[in-house]
Amino acid sequence: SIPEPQREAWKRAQAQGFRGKDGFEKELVRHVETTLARSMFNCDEKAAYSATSLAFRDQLILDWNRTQQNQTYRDSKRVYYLSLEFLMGRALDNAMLNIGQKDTAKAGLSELGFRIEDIIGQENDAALGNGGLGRLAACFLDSLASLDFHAWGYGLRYRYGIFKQEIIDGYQVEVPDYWLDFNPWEFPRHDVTVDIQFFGNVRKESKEQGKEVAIWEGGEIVQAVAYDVPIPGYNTSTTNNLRLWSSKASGGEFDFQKFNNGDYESSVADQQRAETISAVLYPNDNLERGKELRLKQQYFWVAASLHDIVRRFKKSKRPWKQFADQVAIQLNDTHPTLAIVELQRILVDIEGLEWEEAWDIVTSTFGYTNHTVLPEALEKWPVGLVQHLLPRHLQIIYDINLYFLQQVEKQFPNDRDILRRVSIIEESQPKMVRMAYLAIVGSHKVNGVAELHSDLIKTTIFKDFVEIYGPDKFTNVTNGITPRRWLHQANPRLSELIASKIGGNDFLKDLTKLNKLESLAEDKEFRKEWSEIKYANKVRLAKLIKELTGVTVNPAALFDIQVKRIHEYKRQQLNIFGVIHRYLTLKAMSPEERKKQLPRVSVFGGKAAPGYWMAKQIIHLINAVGSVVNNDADIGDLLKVIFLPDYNVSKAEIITPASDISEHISTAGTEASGTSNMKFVLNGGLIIGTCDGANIEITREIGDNNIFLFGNLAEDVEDLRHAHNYGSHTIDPDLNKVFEEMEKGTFGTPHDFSAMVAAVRHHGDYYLVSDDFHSYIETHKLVDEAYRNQDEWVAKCIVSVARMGFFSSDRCINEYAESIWNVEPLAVKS
Ligand code: HBZ
Repeated sequence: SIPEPQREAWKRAQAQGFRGKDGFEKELVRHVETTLARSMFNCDEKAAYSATSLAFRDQLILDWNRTQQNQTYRDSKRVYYLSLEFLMGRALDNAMLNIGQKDTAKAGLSELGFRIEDIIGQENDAALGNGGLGRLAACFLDSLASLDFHAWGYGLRYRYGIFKQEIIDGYQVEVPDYWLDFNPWEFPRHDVTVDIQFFGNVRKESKEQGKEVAIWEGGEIVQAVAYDVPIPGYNTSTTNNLRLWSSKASGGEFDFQKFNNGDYESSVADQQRAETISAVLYPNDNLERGKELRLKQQYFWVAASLHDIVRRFKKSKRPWKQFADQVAIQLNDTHPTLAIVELQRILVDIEGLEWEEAWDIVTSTFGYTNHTVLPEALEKWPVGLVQHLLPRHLQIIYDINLYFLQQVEKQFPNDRDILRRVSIIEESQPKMVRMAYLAIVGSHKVNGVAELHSDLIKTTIFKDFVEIYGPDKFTNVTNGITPRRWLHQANPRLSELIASKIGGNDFLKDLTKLNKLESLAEDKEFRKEWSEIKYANKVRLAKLIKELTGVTVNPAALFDIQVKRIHEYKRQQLNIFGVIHRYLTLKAMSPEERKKQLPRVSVFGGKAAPGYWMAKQIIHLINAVGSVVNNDADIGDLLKVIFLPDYNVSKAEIITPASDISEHISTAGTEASGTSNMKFVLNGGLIIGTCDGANIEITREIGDNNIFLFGNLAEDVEDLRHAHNYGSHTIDPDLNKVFEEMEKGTFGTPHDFSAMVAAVRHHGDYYLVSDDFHSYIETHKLVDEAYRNQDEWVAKCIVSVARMGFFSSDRCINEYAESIWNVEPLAVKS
């Protein structure tokens, strides 16, 4: 309805992106001189980063606007990915590569006096996540955009991301991560706000025909403000949106009434209380500790997102029964489960739909992804807390439960116990709301994240639900990783080498094309180029190690890496006990014998949840062992033990391409999938691992002669644990020697590590460290032997990379699209 002349004027004046190096330089200098009000004489690297980002941001915005207009115009079904975590890492490098202009920027920056790596290195990581779950969400966004799906992410805009880790005297110290001082990648939308209600009461009111409606009133209001982050796809103009909500006191900066009454302090306090909601990411992974603020975060984010989604749907003027044809919502774990209740509330209380009709819409809309079977990680909220914070929601949960249990009772009339077992309300003291059960009941599909994990949830924690709903409601979507960030960006030289050999870059969008590499595994010249790149990547990591720890490591040594959150189930303790065993073995050798040994660098990295005492002890032991081993003249280069502080996404980009072997050694049946295992293999490293999570499928794809598997199987874990507790539990003799050495004080005060030893010796060895120790040590010997034959080793690496196509997050997103969301890609029309 805009008149033609006006349209023409807009078109004539349309913003254009830059073209070529000169165009880029011009934009960069313009931003330095105008946006930043600086000049050639005071443009430091930070300013050059800012200006480069702004130049690329301008490019992104054009595609982003076009994508959003196109998606609105086409009005096709959208996917909404609800995740309390998006572990995005840095954006600039990614934007340059996805747009395909990194070389342009490199040349331009160089002419202006900067090295592109230094500029990229200025950016703070967007560290809005703990670990695998948050990084998975980030990989999914990249794939959704790269594959041209109409999809939005919804999350929280934490003012503080995951804490920064410092190591002081060998101990982890947490430092707040204030990352927002300059963030060119977000767009505040001060006009997109939602009022979110908490507390208050529910009143029932009779309407026509004896119908009762619930009215939720009173309590307090907090305002949600949208911040939008553009998500560029690789080699497509599709640029999707990640909407992050920030909390603010409603009614502006201060409560003016209080302010005018002279109650200045309390008006500021209200404001601060409201802002607290989106202030900080909870730093626990795989542990739930029912804190009120966390529940507030969950509802705040879910309610704002649903309001937004419903508002968008209503604009289309379609009838409600078409809601699920237009909207698919995926729940990343149980953290957003309240969305199920909130949608039911909106439909019944506000839009006036009948319960059944509303519930049909709700269950067709949601899908739920489970990421863990660990009991301590399953989310439960005290009924009293939910009642207090969200009184209407608790009523709705009880009604959902009532109808659900009625159905179960009909289905299993003679089974009294099943009602107790599957009830959404756990009849404990205090009563609890079981969020995973609510998520299952309110979704049409439930998926695990690797085959073993998806089988395990069906036979253990969700067994009864398989009986109730049948097996089709439960499915598997094995995780994946984006090859753009985890190969092309992190390992540019390898990506380039591959492209040059298999006829171009297509593999970055169809990773199965890597299979063309397989025939090159026997090509001597190719293997040489391959090894040179690996060596260069190890030199790059050695430099980082030196910078961060002061320790010099030899890049020719075998690099053995375990980087992930520190957790007993991930068994960094098994790794460090193994390292001690290696040290003792070396010490016991004659100098001549030692000379024949293969040098090794054991690298650890990862954060412990601040309240997880045992995980912090493990970090301390690693550092204590490092200070002894690294300074032992008998040992020299034969063994170095490194704890790299503050492991995060941007460090992972340097670490991953530099591994010879990486460790994925969780107790079988505990790691749902793992995703770094995929990253390491894709970068030409082999892995040592247990038969757990995605290791099993990696083995199936790459072949069991290309992976070092060890340890007990998931199916034997229960019996072994039982035997520890009720039978005899003899500790592996080699492990005992390790313990004795620790108890002698070789690595500092024995008392410091007594709890770790006792966990194995006296407290049932829940994670089967002793049971798996022998096989772990023996398998490491095989690793050493295999590494000595470099020709064969490199061939194994090449063959493995060639067979990794399955683990692209593109494959994974296509599976979700087909089997859960029922959506198809739609490219932006030019
Ligand atoms: O999700 C991880 C799994 O441990 C890992 O096996 C899997 O590959 C990955 C992606 O599916 N889970 C997490 O990372 N979980 C969390 O970070 C977490 C964070 C907050 C919580 C609970 C878990 O409250």
